[in-house]
Amino acid sequence: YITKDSRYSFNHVIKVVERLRKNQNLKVLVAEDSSTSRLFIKILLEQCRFRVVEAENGQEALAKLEADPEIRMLITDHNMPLVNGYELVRMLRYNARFQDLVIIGLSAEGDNSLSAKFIKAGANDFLKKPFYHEEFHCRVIHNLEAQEMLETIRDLANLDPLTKLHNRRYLFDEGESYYSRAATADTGVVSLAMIDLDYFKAVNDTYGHMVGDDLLAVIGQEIKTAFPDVLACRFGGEEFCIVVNSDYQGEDFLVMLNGFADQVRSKEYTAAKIKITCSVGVCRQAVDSLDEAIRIADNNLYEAKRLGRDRIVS
Ligand code: GH3
Ligand code: MG
Ligand code: MG
Ligand code: MG
Ligand code: MG
Repeated sequence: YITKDSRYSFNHVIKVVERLRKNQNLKVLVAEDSSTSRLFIKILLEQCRFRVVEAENGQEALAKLEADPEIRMLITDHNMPLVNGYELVRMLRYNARFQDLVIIGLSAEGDNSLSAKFIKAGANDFLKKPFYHEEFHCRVIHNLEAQEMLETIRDLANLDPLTKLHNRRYLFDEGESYYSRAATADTGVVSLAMIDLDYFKAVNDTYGHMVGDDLLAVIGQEIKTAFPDVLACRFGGEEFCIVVNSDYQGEDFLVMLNGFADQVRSKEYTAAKIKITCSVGVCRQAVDSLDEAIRIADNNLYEAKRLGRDRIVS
């Protein structure tokens, strides 16, 4: 090692990898047509205890990435047959699925404009061959740490810590696109539901806030399970909002909401065996904006409460 900077000492690298590995199995794909180079990079990565997958060209790399969602990082050569490294990066970054993949480009050839091309196409970093082992390790760790931090910050911004559902901010960031999409394409009418737990204040008053929190967390998980692949969020307090496209699983949204309400009504929650119900207001008409859908669903929710709670008004 050329420097004694402890931050990039080998032990530090191992420590960071171990920590990163606690959250996920760190699998790295090495795309490189030269078997000697590939083996060399594989050894460098295995020194840091990464799990290494190999590809001999860009096309094989793409296929492996598509088949294996566990791959967190791609180290790719530029000059390779079929699909070169630069083209590979471009293809990957066009696909939202690969937005969190850490990509490091490598090349022995080309002038400095190649690194600019890689970075512009969306690579996180670029290394010119030959490189010092130490620089390689530093860049790998640096980029993984930065990605990890980005994901942590994104979760803090978009998720509700208690229920792990999306939060209200995320709903307003993402929900509008459901309505503009519906207006431009013929994706059909978008539906929105506001779910509010009935007499929740009484739960807190009777069992305490902690138990109330536990109940909210469980209900949040149940919403996630009952309505997979939709925009579901904790709107506030004991109120949840769900936005779905009309073709959602080909099922009538109201049938699903009724099923969910039945499930909540029939269960006993937490160690205290709490019984609870919910009221739901739905907006199923064609509207121009998320705000309008929320307003209509809210009015219906108010009506559901007024009519005696434990019901769905649409
Ligand atoms: P309604 O049937 O009219 O909806 O009655 P409610 O008691 O559920 O409604 P209200 O809006 O009067 O009270 C909501 C309660 O939800 C009050 C508040 O203490 C509780 N609450 C809101 N957020 C949280 C939270 O994060 N944790 C806990 N434990 N309680 C919360
Ligand atoms: Mg090559
Ligand atoms: Mg309530
Ligand atoms: Mg109320
Ligand atoms: Mg409420």
